Amino acid sequence: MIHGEIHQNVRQYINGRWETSATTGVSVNPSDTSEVVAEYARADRRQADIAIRAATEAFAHWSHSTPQRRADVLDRIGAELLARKDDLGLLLAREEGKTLPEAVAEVARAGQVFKFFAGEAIRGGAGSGGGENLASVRAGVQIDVTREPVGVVGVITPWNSPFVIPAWKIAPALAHGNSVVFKPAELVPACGWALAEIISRAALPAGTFNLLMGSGREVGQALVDSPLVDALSFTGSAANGERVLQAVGLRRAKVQLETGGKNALVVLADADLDRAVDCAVQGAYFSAGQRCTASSRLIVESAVHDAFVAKLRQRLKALTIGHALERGVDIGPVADEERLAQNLAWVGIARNEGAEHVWGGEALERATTGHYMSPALFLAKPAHRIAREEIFGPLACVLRADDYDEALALCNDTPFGLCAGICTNSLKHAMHFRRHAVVGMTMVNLPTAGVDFHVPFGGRKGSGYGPREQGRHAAEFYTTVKTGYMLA
Ligand code: TXE
Repeated sequence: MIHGEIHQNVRQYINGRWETSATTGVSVNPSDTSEVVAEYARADRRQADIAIRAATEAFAHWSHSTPQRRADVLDRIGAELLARKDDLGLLLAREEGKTLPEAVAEVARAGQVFKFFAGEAIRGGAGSGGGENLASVRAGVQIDVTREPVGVVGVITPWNSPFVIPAWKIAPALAHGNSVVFKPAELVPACGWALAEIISRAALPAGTFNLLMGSGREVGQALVDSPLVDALSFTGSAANGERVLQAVGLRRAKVQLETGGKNALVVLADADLDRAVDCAVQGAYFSAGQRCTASSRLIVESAVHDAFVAKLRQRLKALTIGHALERGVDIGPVADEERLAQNLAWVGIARNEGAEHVWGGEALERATTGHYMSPALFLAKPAHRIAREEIFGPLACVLRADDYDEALALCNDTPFGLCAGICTNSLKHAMHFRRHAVVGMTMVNLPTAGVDFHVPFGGRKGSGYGPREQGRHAAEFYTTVKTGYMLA
């Protein structure tokens, strides 16, 4: 097995300096739990307050930096991420457990996100245009609408995409002239630190970017509670998102949530069945189903239901589950022991509530001790818990629909609204679906997981709150609008 180094200097980055903390933690490799990936410093509330104050002081300077200066910093970070995608991808696969090709692709996408926002700093960020000049209805009065940075931005991210989700928050925050305090998930400290280490060498003024590794309860909460944090972008579970929304909203700071999904892939009778099965396998099971855009509900028109299930079962049977760093592995381990236990508990719930077991759902032994399980597939009813609640693991269910109308109704029958896909050769149904699926993103003849980095990302209902992330739309959250009137 490939064993990498133990990262031992994984420390906080506060006001331009690397700091240790009173307590430390370790992260281990979910493919081989005997392998320590990092020993990291665990920040406390005191360090969080120091970082927030540093970001506040740095904002005064950074918010008046030139667009070119901001663009140069972001371009430099993006270039290094792209240049080092293989070694950072190795670290990501070691610490989170997604396969090496998936991990390398994620780091590359993080680099592309930083490069995209280098352009945004020039094109349309705060203080650099991105506004408009209008004639007033009053004689002699000029109007200009401009965008200004919001201030100190708190960034709190989940463990499942530890490079690209922080990238699509930190890059626009800096591009639009804000300062940042970043708190990654505790499961992936070395990934958060590796990204911060690159940012620390990009010639940002001290305090403009800060890294705090530590618990959500203590360090995350400090960002939520501090009156000096002007905006908070959170990606994580719906439950924690609710808590963040209430606390940050109450103190009238800006808040943006990306929280969960129970995404549907609809397969109509006229679909190319092999392509539909490919979309289902990729969307539901790759990255061990640990993606908010995963298609955990497969809604299949009756006429092709049995043929689809048979083909999908065959594909699942042929998948290789193994060590994330091994060549030819389709699905790595799930991220930690707790997630494995939760996923297996969901298999039990499915059986107990009467869902019909089709394939998988058991823990697997491999040459190294890790959190391995076979991808699970059940035939379910719409009222079953596995068809309603987010599982965030390699478990999907098939729901039968008599026709397109019933399939659309089932697709929308969920408290979430992140994304939805449809496999069909009917232009009429594809166009109707794109307009009537109550989600933030739709896919036609594509997996629901896998999006571009330069267009809006996000959902409705329980899947998101506030402006969309990514692309030009990111300016909505990371800037505030000002209207100026002048009598010439
Ligand atoms: O979430 P958690 P996880 C969702 C996905 C799944 C979850 C997995 O649907 O439910 O994220 O990520 C910090 N105050 N999405 O398990 O536990 C915590 O330390 C402040 C949706 O990590 O909620 C971590 O840094 N912070 C998404 C972060 O919150 C707190 C895409 C998330 O932790 C906190 C990816 C608190 N009280 C995953 N408690 C989408 N829809 O786009 C915890 N944290």
